[in-house]
Amino acid sequence: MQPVITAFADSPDRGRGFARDMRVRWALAEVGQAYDVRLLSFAEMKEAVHPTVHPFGQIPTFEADGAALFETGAIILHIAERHAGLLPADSSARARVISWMFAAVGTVEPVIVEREAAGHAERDSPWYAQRLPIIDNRIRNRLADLSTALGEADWLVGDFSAADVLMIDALRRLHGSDLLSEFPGLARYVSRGEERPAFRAAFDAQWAVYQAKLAREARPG
Ligand code: GTB
Repeated sequence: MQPVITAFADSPDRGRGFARDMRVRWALAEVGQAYDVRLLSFAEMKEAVHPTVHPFGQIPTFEADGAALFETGAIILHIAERHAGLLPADSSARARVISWMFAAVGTVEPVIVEREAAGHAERDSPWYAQRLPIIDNRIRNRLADLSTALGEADWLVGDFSAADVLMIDALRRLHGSDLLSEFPGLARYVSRGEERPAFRAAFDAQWAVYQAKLAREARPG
């Protein structure tokens, strides 16, 4: 049986590929693994059956061969360990890739998510105008170090790897801001990822979900 992932039935990003099923779809497309998708409404994500797979009632989840995973870092490591193409064979390069995977979800993405969360929850508050530059500087500090670490390389560790899937997908969340363009090397790194055929396939797959929803809504009756 092929793996089953969960995704939003009605993604708040309107198919722009910012929900985190995007990176799981991307990793699966990179290794050529077909998958099924269980689309969940927000209510279904919070119902008893989904939290047995995801304790926080979120998407995405990944189920295959009796294993049920949540957290995109863990899901992509699981995929990368079982298929060729996303983890190097050499053990020290592999350790480095895994370190960068954790850095993407644990060190880089959280500051970016904080900006989004503040934009949603605090935009109308009196302190938002003061808080945003503080958050942006925190992001700049991370991006500056990341940019130095990447240098002139195409990918974080040798060939394209699971670390790049997670890092590029996290950085894509800055597309609505000017922050990425302050770091041209990182902007090019993100574009390189987005130009990969597997990225395009993953993007198109999640885009199709939103287009199908729009078509259903447009149908008379
Ligand atoms: N750390 C977890 C992981 O990496 O798997 C985070 C999972 C997560 O945040 N999932 C979100 C979710 O289920 C969807 S992706 N949220 C519902 C909830 O927590 O109750 C986050 C997301 C949502 C919407 C947009 N957007 O509209 O642009 C972008 C990203």
